Amino acid sequence: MTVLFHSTLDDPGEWIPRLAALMPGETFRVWPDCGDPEAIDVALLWTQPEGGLAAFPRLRFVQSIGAGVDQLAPGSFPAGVRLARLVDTGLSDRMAEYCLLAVLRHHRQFDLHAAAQRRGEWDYRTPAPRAAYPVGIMGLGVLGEAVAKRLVAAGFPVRAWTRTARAAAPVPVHAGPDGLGPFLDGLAALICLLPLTPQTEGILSAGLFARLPRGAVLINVGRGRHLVEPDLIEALDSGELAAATLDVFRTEPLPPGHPFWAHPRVLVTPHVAANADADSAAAQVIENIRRAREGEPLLHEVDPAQGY
Ligand code: NDP
Ligand code: OXD
Repeated sequence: MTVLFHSTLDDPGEWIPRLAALMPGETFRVWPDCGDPEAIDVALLWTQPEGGLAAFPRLRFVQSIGAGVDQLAPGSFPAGVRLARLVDTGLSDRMAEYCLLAVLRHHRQFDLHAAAQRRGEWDYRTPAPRAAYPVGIMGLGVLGEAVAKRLVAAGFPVRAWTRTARAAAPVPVHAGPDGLGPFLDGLAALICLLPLTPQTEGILSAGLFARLPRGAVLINVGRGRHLVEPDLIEALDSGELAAATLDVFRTEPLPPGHPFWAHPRVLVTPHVAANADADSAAAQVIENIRRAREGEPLLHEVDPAQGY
């Protein structure tokens, strides 16, 4: 059988040699060079290839090249095709590092120093103590936990918001719609690390910003569709929010002329918070291909009903 690779973000030249070294004898194809579509039983994908998955009648397993799966539109999968997402220590490390860097940049007011430099002003300020700078993480999954631990180790008070209640967690957790208010109360920085589902789409909106203290900052590393973009611009322009670090956008690449490009209090990064690392992720991928072919439970299988 054959493994198909397709990604608009990831380089097959990084992935296929590593996978091939661990799976001698396996055939790999890079879309659109699919060979015989009947031979493809496994696909390693960031998004669905043009034409969808129905073009591969013997496909049984899709391994997402990302931790998120919304971009694969799992609800449209042909019956019988299973899906797993990537859980990778390299990815978690990079996400923790990105979020720590973003929080420190806001906390140490680097934006204000950069603006003062452009004006030629010596704008001496001392930051608030870290203990007085609470950080909230929406989503305490694999990545949220890695971020939480890194921020706690750096001395920030951290709390999280999840869908279901937790008996044991590295930081205090508020759960469900009733927990959202107490979670947001008093936060200096809000990090979104939710998966994109019908319940979380558009959650970063005017209504939520109004529940944060004036001058809080937003860090969105989840998905672009979590954010109602005009609401953020209004909140920044009115001073309700002080600044935003955005890694993900409704349209990627962010279109030329989009107001975020030139906004003085927005930092745009091009969906680079945490990318999958072929070196560290190859072992999970290989193991899942084996499990899928043998009909065994997959590692990190996605529940299509829950969407993450
Ligand atoms: P997980 O599936 O491990 O965790 C998801 C977390 O979100 C869980 O804590 C879950 O709650 C919570 N959650 C889901 N739905 C809701 C809801 N309706 N209300 C409250 N909480 C909710 O995901 P990961 O940590 O691995 O990844 C999170 C997301 O990060 C990905 O889906 C992707 O969108 C994004 N990402 C972005 C990257 C980037 O480079 N910018 C890179 C990788 C991922 P519960 O614990 O109760 O299930
Ligand atoms: C992912 C991502 O989901 O890169 O892994 O966003």
